[in-house]
Amino acid sequence: LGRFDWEDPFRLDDQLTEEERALRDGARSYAQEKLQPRVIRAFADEETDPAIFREMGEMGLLGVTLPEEYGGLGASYVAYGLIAREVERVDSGYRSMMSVQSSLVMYPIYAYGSEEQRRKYLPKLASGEWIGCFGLTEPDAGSDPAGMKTTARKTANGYVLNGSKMWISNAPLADVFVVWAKSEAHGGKIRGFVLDKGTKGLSAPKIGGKLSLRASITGEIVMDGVEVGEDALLPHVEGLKGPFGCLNRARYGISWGVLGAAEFCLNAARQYGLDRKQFQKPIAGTQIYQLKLANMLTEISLGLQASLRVGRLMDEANAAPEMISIIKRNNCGKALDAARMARDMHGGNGISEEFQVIRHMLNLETVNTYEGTHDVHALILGRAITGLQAFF
Ligand code: TGC
Ligand code: FAD
Repeated sequence: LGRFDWEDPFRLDDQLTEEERALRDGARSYAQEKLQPRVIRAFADEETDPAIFREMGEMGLLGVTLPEEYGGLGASYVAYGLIAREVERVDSGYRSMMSVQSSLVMYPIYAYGSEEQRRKYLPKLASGEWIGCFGLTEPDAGSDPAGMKTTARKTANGYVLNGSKMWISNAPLADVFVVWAKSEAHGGKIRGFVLDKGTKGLSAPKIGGKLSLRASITGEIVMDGVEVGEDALLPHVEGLKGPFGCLNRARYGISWGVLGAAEFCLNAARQYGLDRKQFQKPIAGTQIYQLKLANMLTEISLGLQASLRVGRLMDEANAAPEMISIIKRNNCGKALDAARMARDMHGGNGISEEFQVIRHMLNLETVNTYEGTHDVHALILGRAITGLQAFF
């Protein structure tokens, strides 16, 4: 009979390559030694330390799947997922910073950009010297990005962009803005543009008062007659498949990341239950407490295996977007359930910043919503199952 290790129930470790394990361990050390000590204050004070991007860059955690000549590591999508899991074990906001930079800014410049755009932006984004953001969502177009109002009008030398984006991670700190707009010169089709900080008419005010993801800064992007040259256009993609191609990668990474947060919550609830006595015995020795731990462990284990499977298919360029909808939706929902449960299992202490479970719970509310809400992914799957679209 095989052994059982509750910390690695299906022996995920055995299913990884040596390189993947090494990247995971490096990310874990960085996250535990450098991020964990500052997260409670960062969340409380709603402060994002821009130095984190440079630290992540030095650790080689940004754009890991891209080729080395552009500052990446040529690593697998499984390695990318493992890194997301380690970073989000500390905080979903830190993982957000990393995954926006990697999947939503570096990836489109690499996949849809010209050689000049790749050389100009990718090395500095990989090192964390430059911070990037991705503007798709608008005040009146969230789940339905096709309803965006931002426009790009052709001029003699380039384009003029007008419009505004809402809920944009990293925006107030960003040097590089990947934004999506309807281009009149391309029949109203959605096109991607790369804008530089400081361009006249471009601003990114912070959105304050978030009670979730407080360690990751979020802003608007306001484009008021922003004039750019032809070289700002991402030449190699048009239509919604441009932003969705990036979202496939980010959603996949999230499916791993949220399980890191859930694992933190499971470990915290287990330890709390072993330490805390009521009715003369540890609360971890009660049946209901153990049922909750067993449910959390089961969902985390199944979720990790599913993400690993999809990651391997991504590495073979053989993953379908619907597979990613399954793991993004399932793992976010299950991680949120685990965090809510761990909060409850800590009793009154569960609401204290010191025990950290409520911070994960609050963060996961956002992660369950962004990159396609839990219900929007159900509709993507419903369409695949029935052939009937139920969005409108
Ligand atoms: P639909 O008709 O389904 O598709 C339009 C075109 O796009 C193509 N496509 C995809 N391509 C690649 N990957 C995918 N996953 C794709 N999904 C669709 C499709 O083939 C079609 O191409 P073509 O060539 O035929 O035109 O479009 P729809 O308008 O009906 O879409 C509906 C829906 C609900 C699926 C979609 O709009 C959706 O996913 N909505 C959710 C929006 C969303 O996820 N927003 C995320 C914003 S970014 C963000 O949240 C970052 S948070 C980051 C962080 O901090 O970590
Ligand atoms: P809505 O689309 O208005 O949805 C509201 C509710 O209605 C949800 O429950 C939804 O499931 C439901 N709903 C919508 N349509 C349907 C339907 N057809 N049938 C049934 N139910 C439906 N966006 C970016 O572009 N870049 C970023 O970096 C980014 N970062 C973010 C960071 C944070 C902290 C947050 C909160 C959001 C971020 N987003 C970002 C935006 C995010 O992707 C959107 O919030 C998300 O896609 C949902 O859009 P919405 O908020 O407009 O909600």
